[in-house]
Amino acid sequence: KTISLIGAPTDVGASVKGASMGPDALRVAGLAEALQGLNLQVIDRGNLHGPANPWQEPVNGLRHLKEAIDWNQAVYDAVEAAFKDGHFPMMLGGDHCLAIGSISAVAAHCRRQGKKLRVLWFDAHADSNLATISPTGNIHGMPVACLMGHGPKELIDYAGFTPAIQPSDIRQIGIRSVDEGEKKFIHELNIQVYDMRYIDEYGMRNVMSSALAGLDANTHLHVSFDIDCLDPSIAPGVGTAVMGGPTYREAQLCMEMIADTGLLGSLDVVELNPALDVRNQSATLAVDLIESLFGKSTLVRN
Ligand code: DIR
Ligand code: MN
Ligand code: MN
Ligand code: MN
Repeated sequence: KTISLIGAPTDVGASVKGASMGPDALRVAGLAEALQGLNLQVIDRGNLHGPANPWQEPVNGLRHLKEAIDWNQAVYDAVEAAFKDGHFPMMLGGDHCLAIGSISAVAAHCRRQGKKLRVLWFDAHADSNLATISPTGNIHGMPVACLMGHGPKELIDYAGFTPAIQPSDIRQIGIRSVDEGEKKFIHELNIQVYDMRYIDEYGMRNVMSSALAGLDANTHLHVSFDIDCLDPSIAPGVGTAVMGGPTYREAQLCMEMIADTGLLGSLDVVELNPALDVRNQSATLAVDLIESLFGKSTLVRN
């Protein structure tokens, strides 16, 4: 397997500065070397280019729409190119608005290959806002809605079909911050959300068994990993930290159970903000978890 690392250094979808430095923080933490250590081939494509962050107020409920459109197009094109080379695309954000381009390209790949899609969305937030209900106008709070066809036309049509994904394709894990309008919206769409209360009550093993249920050899599994999913005590390097996330052990179990499926086909690592981190500890943790995601295990397992 060959992994294409695609850096997307922007924070146009956020209002806290610094997620633009995520790709380099992951490189400094040894991401490529860690993957090579697992006998994977790695091609670091370097960083994509896109518009600077103009740091403007939202217009009609959307901050930096034009810049978000351009960055997502660049991500879409790079992820699509990786698939066409037969590689595993790993998109290094950048803020989570970039999952619109990334997952749109994954959806197009699945359509070409006749594959089913399952998206696991690890996040403290539901990322299902609309311009009309968002309290911030930040597009990193909207990618799930956009991928389901609810959003500005340029952001919902990268794949050439809309919606890119169905509510039944996605499972959200670790959620603990949902805005009022968003709460109604995800309920109406009937998105399967394993929020922190659910994890507390059923345990992470049951959550992951349920989130991974129904997969088969013809399923493409995509993980969209917002680093703010993790408890801020272990991952302080994020722009919008929320108390009460999964522990280190719970996060490891998630990664290990995903690796066991053998179906992982693409990954986003987003919202890492090294400016708010302590000695790159959150990037180092992310690399450690990604090793587990790619099958690093303590013992021989079969
Ligand atoms: C909040 C925060 N729900 C918003 N969202 C995110 O601005 O829409 N923070 N995604 O990471
Ligand atoms: Mn997110
Ligand atoms: Mn988040
Ligand atoms: Mn595939």
